[in-house]
Amino acid sequence: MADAKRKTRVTSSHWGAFKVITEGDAIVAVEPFSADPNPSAISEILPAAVHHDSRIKRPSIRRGWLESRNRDKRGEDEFVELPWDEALDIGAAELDRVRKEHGNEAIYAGSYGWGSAGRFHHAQSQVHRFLNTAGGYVSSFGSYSTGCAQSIMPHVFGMPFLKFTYGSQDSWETIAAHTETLVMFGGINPKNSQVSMGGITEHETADRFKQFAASGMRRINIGPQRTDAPEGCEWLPVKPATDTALMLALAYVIETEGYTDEAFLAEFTTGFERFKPYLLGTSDGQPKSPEWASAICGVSADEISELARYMATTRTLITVSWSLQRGEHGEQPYWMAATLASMLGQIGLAGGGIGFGYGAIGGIGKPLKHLLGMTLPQGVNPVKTFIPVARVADMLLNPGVDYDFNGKREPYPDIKLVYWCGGNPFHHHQDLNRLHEAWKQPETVIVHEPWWTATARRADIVFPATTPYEREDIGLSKIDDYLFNMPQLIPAQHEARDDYEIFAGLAERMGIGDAFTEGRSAEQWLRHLYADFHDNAVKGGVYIPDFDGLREQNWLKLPIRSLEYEKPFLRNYRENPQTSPLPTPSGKIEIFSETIEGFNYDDCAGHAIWLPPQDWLGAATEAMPLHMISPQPGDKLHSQLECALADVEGARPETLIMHPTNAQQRGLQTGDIVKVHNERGSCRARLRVSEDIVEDVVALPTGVWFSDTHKHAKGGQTDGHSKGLDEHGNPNVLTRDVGTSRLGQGSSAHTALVEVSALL
Ligand SMILES: Nc1nc2c(c(=O)[nH]1)N[C@H]1C(S)=C(S)[C@@H](COP(=O)(O)OP(=O)(O)OC[C@H]3O[C@@H](n4cnc5c(=O)[nH]c(N)nc54)[C@H](O)[C@@H]3O)O[C@H]1N2
Ligand SMILES: Nc1nc2c(c(=O)[nH]1)N[C@H]1C(S)=C(S)[C@@H](COP(=O)(O)OP(=O)(O)OC[C@H]3O[C@@H](n4cnc5c(=O)[nH]c(N)nc54)[C@H](O)[C@@H]3O)O[C@H]1N2
Ligand SMILES: [Mo]
Repeated sequence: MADAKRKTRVTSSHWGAFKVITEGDAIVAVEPFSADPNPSAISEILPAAVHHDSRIKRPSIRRGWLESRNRDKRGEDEFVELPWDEALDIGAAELDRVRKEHGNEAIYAGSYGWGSAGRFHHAQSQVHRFLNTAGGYVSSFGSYSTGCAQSIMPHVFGMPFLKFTYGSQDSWETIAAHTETLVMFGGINPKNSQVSMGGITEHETADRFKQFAASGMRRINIGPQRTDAPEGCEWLPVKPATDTALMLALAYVIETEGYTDEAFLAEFTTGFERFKPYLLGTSDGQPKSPEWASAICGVSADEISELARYMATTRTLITVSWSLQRGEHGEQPYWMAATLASMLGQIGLAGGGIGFGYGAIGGIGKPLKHLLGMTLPQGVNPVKTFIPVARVADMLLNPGVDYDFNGKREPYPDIKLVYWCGGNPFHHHQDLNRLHEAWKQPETVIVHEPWWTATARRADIVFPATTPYEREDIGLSKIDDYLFNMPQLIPAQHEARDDYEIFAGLAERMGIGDAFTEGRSAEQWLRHLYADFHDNAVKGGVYIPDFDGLREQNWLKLPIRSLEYEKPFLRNYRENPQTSPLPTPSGKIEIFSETIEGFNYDDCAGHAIWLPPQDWLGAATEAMPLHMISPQPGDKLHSQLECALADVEGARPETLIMHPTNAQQRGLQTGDIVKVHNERGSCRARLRVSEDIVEDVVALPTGVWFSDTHKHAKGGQTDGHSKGLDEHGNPNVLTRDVGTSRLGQGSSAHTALVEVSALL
């Protein structure tokens, strides 16, 4: 009987494709996708999460908001469940009220977050399309991933950072064939390359490293954790946030020992002569020597000198992980890495020079032919005001106050309504206790979520959204070579609706129904978008089935892979400097930028410099002696599916890694439940003592739900947040909520000094 109802189908997700086994209306198991050489284990928890009791079952309105428009009790209040019609009426009326009384400039819908894979039911595109139809919203620039790089790197190379990093660097094949020395600042971590936004089917990073090892390539992981690169790589332990000092010292050795490629600098770069006095110390009295850097970063002067010589005499690729710019003054290591690579003169040579974000997500390094289409048109936003994405709490706390960003100075908008769909700011933002206070400012918060996350708990109007397993979609990513029909595997759970359907319901009530839907059902949209994509692909010689054919087939591999990107743009520049100058003011790589110098910022000068953050080991105190880094979790994607993971015996609180010396000093052992704390907040964690981390550094991954919300949701209670101990261990109760600089204003997630104590 049960067997008759049992079905196996394939779907795609941010962490890969997998087989889903359903029995009737339930997902009962998942299995790896056969074409994936290293499938991710993240989906194993999926059946438990999709059917978890912390699903939002019905539209819910916060009682205090409903009764008195109270704003203080977000996170502590109870919710009133309403039928869909009533809840949509209330939501539409509130949007109309805010538009009428305050204008669309009072609506913030940056709505940052990864949501789920699938091209049509892409939460952020849906909310942006909806609000554009309704007169616009204050938007956001950049991501938490690379916000700082997205601001600084166009000044240096001219190219938009994401275009560079996703589509125009050396491929894995080229690296394997040509690189002799791979110098990885922040490592290249197969744990992180489990995921890729929109999907990753063949996980190949681990196998690439086997290929690199077999070719005799020297692979050096530079950073606070040995585990940031696959086993077999060398590890050069470095204190967090000190990479710029180390890079400066490498540059110093290269310059003073005569390795600088003067010809390259002259032809392809500008401003070295403005940087050199700083490097040699003639301008500030401090040569950036290996001895100087050693005291800052913890690597011995001899090791620095030897590494510099080795880099100068072999084909060297410097790679920089995204984490280096996710900290205060994150602009500096990125700019300095480009400066160092310029001095080595290998930029634009196959397997040499510089690369960013390899391993950060799994698709980087796979050269693919680009196919057009399958993107939901978002329309045009009539509101031009935006903020750098990670400045959300600043914005809410400081309406009308001026702030700097990349040469501009503008006031923060005065936000009355916050709309979030497909993200979890009460997981991802820094200094969550500060965000909790800032969140009291808007009059209304609307959230779409499948689960009672800490963000949903802090909304006034909560619409329950379906998960990708409850609706049909197309799975496709620009940096993956597979195409999926993602079938609807189970019915919508409880009363959940697709984001599209929710917006269509609101739009209809607001008199913009036709403009939003264009008269199409979700399936008609899928067919419409797919038809465009199909025609473009076929025109380009990539033959794919039509919509019904793909539905039948479930998935296919696209023949769009080559050995190298068509034109890695720095290679193209090196080969054609006259005809393809860089789109920088000088047409060259800018070691010195007149533009940035002209901004007159005290926290970002005209060339790369060593600028210590507020929280780093050089500023450690007796009360706050440890630097906490908060990497991405290996066992999941951010905060997704956390409800079910948290139920696993012994899984929570989250694991904190600490060096044996620090553990001994505190009388702590592996398995102890500890308290991690600083002046901003505190959380519990489960200790793991390990020699794979630098002394005085601790690592606590991101991703647990703030203040144990799922447990309380289960009991039907609120999470009762106060500035107390976060039970499950979210590092963002401890991180510093400050922009990387007045230039980049990116997230400073890796900037936090803490103390760890026994929890009695
Ligand atoms: N301390 C520290 N903090 C960090 C970082 C760090 O390194 N250290 N990294 C930062 C980075 S790089 C990132 S990208 C962020 C990640 O932060 P987020 O992207 O906000 O994290 P997710 O958990 O992926 O949040 C996605 C949410 O969307 C919901 N969702 C899934 N599918 C759908 C759907 O179809 N519809 C709707 N409405 N909702 C859906 C999920 O349940 C989940 O709650 O975290 C940032 N925070
Ligand atoms: N499994 C899994 N993979 C993911 C994600 C996930 O949630 N789960 N999230 C994805 C997302 S959204 C993003 S943006 C990427 C992020 O990709 P990254 O930014 O590269 O990832 P992180 O895990 O933040 O950091 C990687 C390592 O950098 C090291 N590090 C921290 N600070 C410093 C420093 O100052 N100097 C040096 N040299 N090293 C430092 C830490 O030891 C850390 O383990 O990961 C993606 N991959
Ligand atoms: Mo990210």
